[in-house]
Amino acid sequence: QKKTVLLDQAAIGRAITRIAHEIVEKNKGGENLLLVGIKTRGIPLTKRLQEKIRQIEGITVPTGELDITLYRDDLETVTANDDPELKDTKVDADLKNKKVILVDDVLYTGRTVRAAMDAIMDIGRPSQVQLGVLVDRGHRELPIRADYVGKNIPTSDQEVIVVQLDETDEQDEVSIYDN
Ligand code: 3GP
Ligand code: 5GP
Ligand code: MG
Repeated sequence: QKKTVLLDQAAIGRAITRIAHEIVEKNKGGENLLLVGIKTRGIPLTKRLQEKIRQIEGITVPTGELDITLYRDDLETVTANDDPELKDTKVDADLKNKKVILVDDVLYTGRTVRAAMDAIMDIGRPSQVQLGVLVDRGHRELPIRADYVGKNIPTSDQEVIVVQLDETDEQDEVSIYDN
């Protein structure tokens, strides 16, 4: 099993800084935004973006969390028919007139994002939903794309992207393993 580092700590930091700038550029500032992190590693990413946007615009954008997980514990046996499901929602804000930016570590089939959009639409009616991911590894099974991408990493089905963040894994590193 060969490991290749794709993003080191500095590269992850630059990607997040760039995405924060892209968010305020696209949205003409930081008003009426809500950053919603998807389960484990999307959540520290929202906190980092929140801090960068605060540095750029002087506005603290509110954050929320969605826990969307495959009930399977064995990722190897996941098939296209196993859709992820919503387990928990922590979104306090009134979504009316809010632009919701969903944030996840890796975008793959798009099924997690689809479930996240369903969850958001159940809570309220945002004026817009955008998507930011640290890694887009391709292989979409739904017509979903990200508005903000840290790095596009074309992968095969056998390859796995490992995202490690300081907050969850004691180091910042994105690597690829070929199985
Ligand atoms: P995350 O909770 O930070 O997103 O799904 C549990 C963890 O396993 C995820 O962490 C994710 O990083 C990792 N993972 C690696 N490969 C896959 C995959 O193909 N599908 C899913 N759902 N998660 C994967
Ligand atoms: P999707 O629903 O788009 O197929 O997969 C997205 C979700 O599964 C994300 O939350 C992501 O964490 C996880 N995921 C899918 N493939 C990978 C991968 O190769 N590496 C990691 N770290 N997570 C993945
Ligand atoms: Mg994830």
